[in-house]
Amino acid sequence: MKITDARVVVTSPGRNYATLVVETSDGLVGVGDATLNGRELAVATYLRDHVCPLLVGRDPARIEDTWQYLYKGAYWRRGPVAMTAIAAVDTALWDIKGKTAGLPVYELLGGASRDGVMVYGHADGRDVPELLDSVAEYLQLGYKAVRIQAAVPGMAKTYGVSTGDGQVYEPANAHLPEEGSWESSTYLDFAPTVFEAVRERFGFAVHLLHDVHHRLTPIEAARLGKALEPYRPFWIEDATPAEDQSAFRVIRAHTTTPLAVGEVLTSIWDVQTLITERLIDYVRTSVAHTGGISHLRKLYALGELYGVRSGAHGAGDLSPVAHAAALHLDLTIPNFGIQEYMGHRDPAAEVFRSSYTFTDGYMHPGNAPGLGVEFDEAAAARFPYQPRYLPVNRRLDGTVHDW
Ligand code: EZ4
Ligand code: CO
Repeated sequence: MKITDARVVVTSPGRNYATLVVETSDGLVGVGDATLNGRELAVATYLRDHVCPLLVGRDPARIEDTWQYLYKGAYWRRGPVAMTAIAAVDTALWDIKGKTAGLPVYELLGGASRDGVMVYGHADGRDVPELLDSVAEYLQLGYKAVRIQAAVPGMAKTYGVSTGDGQVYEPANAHLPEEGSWESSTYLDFAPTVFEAVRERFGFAVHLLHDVHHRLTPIEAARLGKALEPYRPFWIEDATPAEDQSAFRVIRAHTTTPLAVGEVLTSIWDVQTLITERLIDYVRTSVAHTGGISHLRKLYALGELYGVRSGAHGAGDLSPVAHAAALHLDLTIPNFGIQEYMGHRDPAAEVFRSSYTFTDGYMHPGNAPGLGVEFDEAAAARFPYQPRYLPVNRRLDGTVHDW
């Protein structure tokens, strides 16, 4: 069997997604998510101009060899654009391998290690009462774990909080990025009161998560971790900017609050110190941005050695193809922790027909051969790409801060 065609489709059913489609001489089709939120066309170009021509004529069964060929063959290492592109190829080839074998991908990865994958949903509120209502809705749906984000008083916009009813929390602008506002001192006083209110109303049976979104210094993050200890968070995420691995030594020295980081990291080498020094509890790297199933599996195996569990990024900007791939891998690894699940807005389901299921807080990838997601190119064509920027964040004095 040979690869006969590889093409990239950029579509916007609710938000932008880039999808790699790989066809074989046996008539099989494999898909991979190539979406890099706000920089979609860079990955599309990387694939179209530099990778797709190398795929045609190759044996799709040689997944690891293709990974090494694309990674080492580029000479230039790592980075979100290259690693998302390689991830898309890797994921599409696992899809094809599953379809060839007539088995769901999780069976090829060693089979299920659990009955279902615990996921967490995103509760948010423009104030604490609204957040409490939002948490109640997730519990009603059966979620066992919920991320809680509330607007910080005095800030015009807060990460993770929708701007109005039915609005997404992550505004994306066509011309110039929207600008948020931030002061760490205000946030640090406010965040523990949010946890206190949620625990008071719902008790301790539900897992509570929180995303700091890269905004604190190491000692501020240590203070937050200590302040939240009485409320026993499942984790605090991205307490400091992820690229500074040694910052986590400072946080770790001060608090027993579990730490998660890594959604912006793209390889096993980017988390080597974090894992081997046991500086984190959960690693947020994803199939979509961290070199695909093959590479993330190695990264998880490293985590297994050091007691670090998975907690993969699964925001709505990762397509249903990436979500399915994540669920297959989550189901198999021994050190699974939790999986983020934000879902996808209409009309994404017209373009991506997925077979994964949600039951009582747990997801399952389904038993269709391959990944179990059908990509409808005719439907995709009805939703053309829309240029969008992620927001930029500023302190109250105007200084650009991490978003
Ligand atoms: O901001 O995926 O935990 N989830 C997150 C996401 C990220 C977006 C960026 O594209 O932090 O909301
Ligand atoms: Co995050």
